[in-house]
Amino acid sequence: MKDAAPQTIYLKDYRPFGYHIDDVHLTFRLSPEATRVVARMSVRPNAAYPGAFFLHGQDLKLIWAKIDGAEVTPDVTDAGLTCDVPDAPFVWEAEVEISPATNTALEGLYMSNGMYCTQCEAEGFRKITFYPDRPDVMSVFTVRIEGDLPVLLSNGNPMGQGDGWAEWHDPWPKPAYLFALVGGDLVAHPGQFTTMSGKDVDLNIYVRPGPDEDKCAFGMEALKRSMTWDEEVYGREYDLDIFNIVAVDDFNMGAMENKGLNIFNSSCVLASPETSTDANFERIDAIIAHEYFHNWTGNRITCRDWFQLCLKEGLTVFRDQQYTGDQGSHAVKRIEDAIVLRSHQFREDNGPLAHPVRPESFIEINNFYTITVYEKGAELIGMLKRLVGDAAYYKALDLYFTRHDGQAATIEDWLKVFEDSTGRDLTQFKRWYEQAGTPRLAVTEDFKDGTYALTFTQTTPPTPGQDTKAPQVIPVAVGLMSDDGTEVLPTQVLEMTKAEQTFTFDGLAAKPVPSILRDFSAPVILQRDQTNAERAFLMAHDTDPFNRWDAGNALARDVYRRMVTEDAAPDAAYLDGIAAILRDDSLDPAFRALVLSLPSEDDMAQDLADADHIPDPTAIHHAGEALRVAMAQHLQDILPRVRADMAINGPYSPDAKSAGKRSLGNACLALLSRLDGGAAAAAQYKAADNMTMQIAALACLLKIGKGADESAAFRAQWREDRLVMDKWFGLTVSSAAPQDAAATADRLTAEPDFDMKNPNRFRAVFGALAGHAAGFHDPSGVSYRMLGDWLARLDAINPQTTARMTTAFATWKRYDSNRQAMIRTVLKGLEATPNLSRDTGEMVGRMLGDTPS
Ligand code: 0A1
Ligand code: ZN
Repeated sequence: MKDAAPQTIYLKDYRPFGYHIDDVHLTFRLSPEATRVVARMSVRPNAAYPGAFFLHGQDLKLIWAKIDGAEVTPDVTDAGLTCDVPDAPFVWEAEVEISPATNTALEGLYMSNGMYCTQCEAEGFRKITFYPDRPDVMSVFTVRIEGDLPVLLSNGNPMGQGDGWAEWHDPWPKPAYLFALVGGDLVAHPGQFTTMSGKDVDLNIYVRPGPDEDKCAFGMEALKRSMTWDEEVYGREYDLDIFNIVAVDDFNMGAMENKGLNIFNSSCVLASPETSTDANFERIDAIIAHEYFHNWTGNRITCRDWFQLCLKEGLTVFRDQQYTGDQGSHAVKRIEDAIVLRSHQFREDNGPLAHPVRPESFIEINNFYTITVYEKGAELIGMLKRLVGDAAYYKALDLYFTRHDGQAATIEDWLKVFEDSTGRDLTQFKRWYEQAGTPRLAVTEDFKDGTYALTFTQTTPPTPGQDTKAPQVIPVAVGLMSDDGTEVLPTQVLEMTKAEQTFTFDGLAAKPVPSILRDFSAPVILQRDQTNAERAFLMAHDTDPFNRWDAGNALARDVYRRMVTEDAAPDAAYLDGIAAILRDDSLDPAFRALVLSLPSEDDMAQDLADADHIPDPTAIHHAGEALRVAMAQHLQDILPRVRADMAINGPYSPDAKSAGKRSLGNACLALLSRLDGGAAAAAQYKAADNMTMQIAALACLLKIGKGADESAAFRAQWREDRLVMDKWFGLTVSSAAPQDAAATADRLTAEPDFDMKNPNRFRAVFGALAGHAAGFHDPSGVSYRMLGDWLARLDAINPQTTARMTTAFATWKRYDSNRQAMIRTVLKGLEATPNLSRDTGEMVGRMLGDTPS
């Protein structure tokens, strides 16, 4: 049922619940369209915060309710129920009926390929039973599941099982959003782990019988690596006898950290060399680690309310980033994370959807699982660590775990831990959580009598609901180089706290070349007048790998921008710079591949908009293609040699070193394809024995307008593998010529294996269309209208995924008035869709500027 008038919820209105729930017993009688759920819970009035007995509940059929065994008649609305209750401890019981088979929103209890599964974060538990569905209500859950299915799982430890039933008990008090249940015909891929204190833990990855069984080994190893890493780095040990992971095909997000029973989108856990790319392996490793790390940062210590989401997400992302860095290269990981942050989070911060890392209001919390909360949230942890130093960081974390274990905490609690353990005042640092927008950090330099001065000015543009911003604490890592390429001052962290601030360095023999914001030490935009000669110098000599890459990236942007706006030829300084890097065998191949990659077309559109140009996506696309041809020509003597050097003999391994070699080899192939008509790519396609090499070759061919036969062969080969077919759907759209992108997406939706109810498949097609900048912004507006129409249809089925995908339109104000008018019409049309969900309504409203958040 839809709310007539969606309500805005405010952080300032937080009030604890009026009751404690000491324990909960749930009994499920599974049936596709009439599952019965009986809840029995011990309730105790919260003397400090007396209040009405209100239980959330949505789409539930109440069969009966009792207090202390006597039937009662609560007052039931769309949102839940209220009941008169005793002013003393009592037992609440209720039975409801729900219909998992018709639950296409994939929230609460639903079915995916005949399997029962749940998704309760953020507010899905209210679709299972009447309950105080808020994270500050923590309780001990015991669950009995009855159903004619071989595998019946819930949180915690198994208590017993028999024919058609199973019982589970989770000794750790938890909020309802961490509840999970799975029932199905599943097979376990088992594993075992002994914790640092010698406790044995059974591990399982559950999949449907069949080909998925061969795709669990990597995930299991990743889980064990994560468990070891959290013990070694954070001293955190697992706390149950069993840890289960289940793969499901229909899932709105990547995965979910339910206590002891993680549920994963199958694309984020299943892997094999033949069907998964290196990028898939790296992502799976990171997501398994992320969900596992939540056991301490999220589950043992959870969030008081959903405004505190970054408390668990920012910290857990930071931890998974550290983990991934430890598996391979920290420099490469930092560059990859900065690319994502700058492309997507800065973009969010720059438009109508900008919000603080800790928002102060929302209509639908599902709309706030954003890159700002997750990735900028992680950057804030990284800045804190940089400011206090490593030893103080881990000391503070120890205090956080001891002080708040078993609690639902806030950002204030988190910062207080750091204040108490380091003696620092973090009042100003807290602004990072409260102020939206990306700070611009302008810098000027001065050199006189051996003293070098850097003057920084910080400003943050207005964001919805926040016109003015106060100065933030910005850790600026700086190193100074001499003009022969040696370092005269190793990295120092300057702590900027004012709107304008000057830092001086004495005793220098000559004016140095500064390397500023090393390791991307803060999520800010550095604004500095810099010549391409200086960028080329840093690209060749900077001792900080991040800034070395970044100098090349800044050069690439400048070259690319001038190709768009002035029809300029690519600058030789850039082409010579990448040639030198490519040739330098002492450099990590993964790093060299990153230096070769160009900014995305969307990044260039943002760059141009920032420079007060109205971006023309078609012109950007053509300039990018021309630049790639110029790069290929300039590098033509080196490309075959480097590619040959990157060849790997022997069986596939997804380790970072091998993946880096394939990444560089394939970056060379992409350029070579522009010279050899695709001959090398066609040969690679034929010879490939793993998905990384196969799909890279196919992508190269499609990009140059070839590869029709290979694409058909690929489809025939992988028709039965839905995860590989998602790749094929996506690649087919993203490699279409701009003017054909919409028609290609349209054609694919008519294929029998297109299923709009499956979020992975829907995203494969329409995520690729939205990500195809020149195709999505085709001047006819056809892609806008097509996406708008499909989102209106999807909204009736799955509001959460619909709302998330409306963000394709978030940059609309960048474009010319024709495109703006067309997008506005699409957004207005969506807004007027009958029964539009609260999720999509909020997003569209914010993008149209109706409701400042
Ligand atoms: N907490 C999960 C992400 C997640 C959030 C919401 C979901 O459904 C609305 C599902 C998963 C994580 O951070 O991995
Ligand atoms: Zn998370």
